Amino acid sequence: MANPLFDSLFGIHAGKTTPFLTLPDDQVVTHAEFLATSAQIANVMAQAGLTPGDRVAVQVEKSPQALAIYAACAQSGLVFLPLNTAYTADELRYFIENSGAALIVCDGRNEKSLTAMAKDLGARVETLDADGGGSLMAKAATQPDSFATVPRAGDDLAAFLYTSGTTGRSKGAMLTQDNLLSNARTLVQEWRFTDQDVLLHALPIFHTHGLFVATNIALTAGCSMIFLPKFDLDQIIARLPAATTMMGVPTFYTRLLDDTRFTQDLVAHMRLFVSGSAPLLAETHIQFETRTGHRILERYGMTETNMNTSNPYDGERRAGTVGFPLPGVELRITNPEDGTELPQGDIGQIEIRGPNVFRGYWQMPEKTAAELRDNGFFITGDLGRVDADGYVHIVGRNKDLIISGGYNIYPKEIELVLDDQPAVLESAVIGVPHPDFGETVLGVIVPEKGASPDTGAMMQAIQKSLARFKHPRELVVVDALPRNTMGKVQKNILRDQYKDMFAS
Ligand code: MCA
Ligand code: AMP
Repeated sequence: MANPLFDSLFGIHAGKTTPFLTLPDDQVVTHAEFLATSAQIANVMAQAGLTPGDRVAVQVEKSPQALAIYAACAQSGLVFLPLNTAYTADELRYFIENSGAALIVCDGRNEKSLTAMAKDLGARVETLDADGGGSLMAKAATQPDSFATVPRAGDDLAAFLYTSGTTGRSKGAMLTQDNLLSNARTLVQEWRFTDQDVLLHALPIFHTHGLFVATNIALTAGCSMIFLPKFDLDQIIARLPAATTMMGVPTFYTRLLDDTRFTQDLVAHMRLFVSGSAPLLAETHIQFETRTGHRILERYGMTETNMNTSNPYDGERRAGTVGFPLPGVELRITNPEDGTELPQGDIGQIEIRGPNVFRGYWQMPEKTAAELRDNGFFITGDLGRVDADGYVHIVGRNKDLIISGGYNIYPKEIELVLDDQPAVLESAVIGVPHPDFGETVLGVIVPEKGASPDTGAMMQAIQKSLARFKHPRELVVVDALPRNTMGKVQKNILRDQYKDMFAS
């Protein structure tokens, strides 16, 4: 095929007048209408002089037009770079500079601040507002609604997704057309998606889960989506009767379970509920089954690999496990010290190899080499084991990571800001259990001798530079951090000490 990603996900729907997206106001966008919009956007980008391989950074609210930018990038051979709407100007600057984005599409509210930055970095700016307004769609409206698909190969880059690291610097994970397509095709088969499905989509479309898992599956299967701007309990309850499947992070399911309107009758017709991005407590899995009769299907993935494992559609969906490696995906458990493979049943580092594994981190050969072995295995940083029946259990993390409501937070990023504040000697940021978000952020501060740091001012400094979801829920001041004999901060002791701080 001339452009495998575009042809397989979007081109196959050309001319179809069947629904693709149903919006909160019940307006329906057909496949043909969606493709016409994306072709118009592709024409705008071509006229702006963008050429295949250029990066397009997109920080906009979820909308059909926002999704059409993804399709337009695929059709034009451009690299799609979606960004969390919560990122601050400081965070954005890094992504835009690091990726060398040629075009930034932002919400009109941020145009002023981004235009100055873009000028500095040699990028163009277009706006797209939540209601579809802004300069991008104004230009698109004057363009033809067809576009000659740019030929691409399966190993050409399709998207960059930035993922933070233990050093605090985000890395651009380079995903190829084949990475995305192979995973979408596998998941459609494994989870039995057909064009008869209606997927309730309330996830953001700037991360793997909402974009490459949910959306790519719907496009591959040719099914429609109820496309909600965000997770809103009332909307979900109202829309479930029209859906056949739903995907979510564990917070979606715990919030549903907390609502008495969420009953067996409401979801008796549903075919499948999928959970991922963070651990689903076995307790939630069991409670969900008791309430609804459905067993949530839990799967495990990463930005760098898309999906790696899944509980079975037909067999036993085992609570507290992430199921089996997907067809074509190899999973091995290794010793974190020397990388040797461990005997079956032992706990070690999870490594993944397969067509889903990314090509490397953009312009970071050392970081790529440190995580992606020459033999193709990617070191996930997750710790796990494979039980006697072959189910994969994730038992912890070998990386310093907090997952709050499905968003990843790397403590180092927050510690760097805290350590910079007046009167702070050092800090440690940890994740502690939280009833709604699974984990939440706690900052532990050690003041300089005799000083009393102003925690309010510290929170303000964090607000300026870091996205809202990364902000510590609380800062506590202590005399010293626990350290081992090597002088390394023992975060496990801190996590244990503060584990009940936000317990329900
Ligand atoms: C919102 N806030 C958060 C989070 N979300 N704080 C911490 N963690 C969060 N996840 C902030 C809001 O800005 C708000 O701040 C306050 O917390 C409460 O907001 P609330 O209205 O309760 O939140 P919400 O808007 O309902 O959002 C919660 C959410 C959302 C629905 C769980 O975060 C969400 O959709 N998460 C999904 C993330 C996701 O798609 N992850 C996939 C990554 P204030 O009160 O000050 O305004 S991909 C991935 O991980 C891999 C590859 C995989 O396996 O999928
Ligand atoms: P990200 O950096 O956004 O790609 O997040 C990937 C990380 O999310 C993985 O390395 C895991 O630590 C975590 N994750 C994803 N799915 C699951 C799951 N089902 N159970 C536990 N952790 C998960």
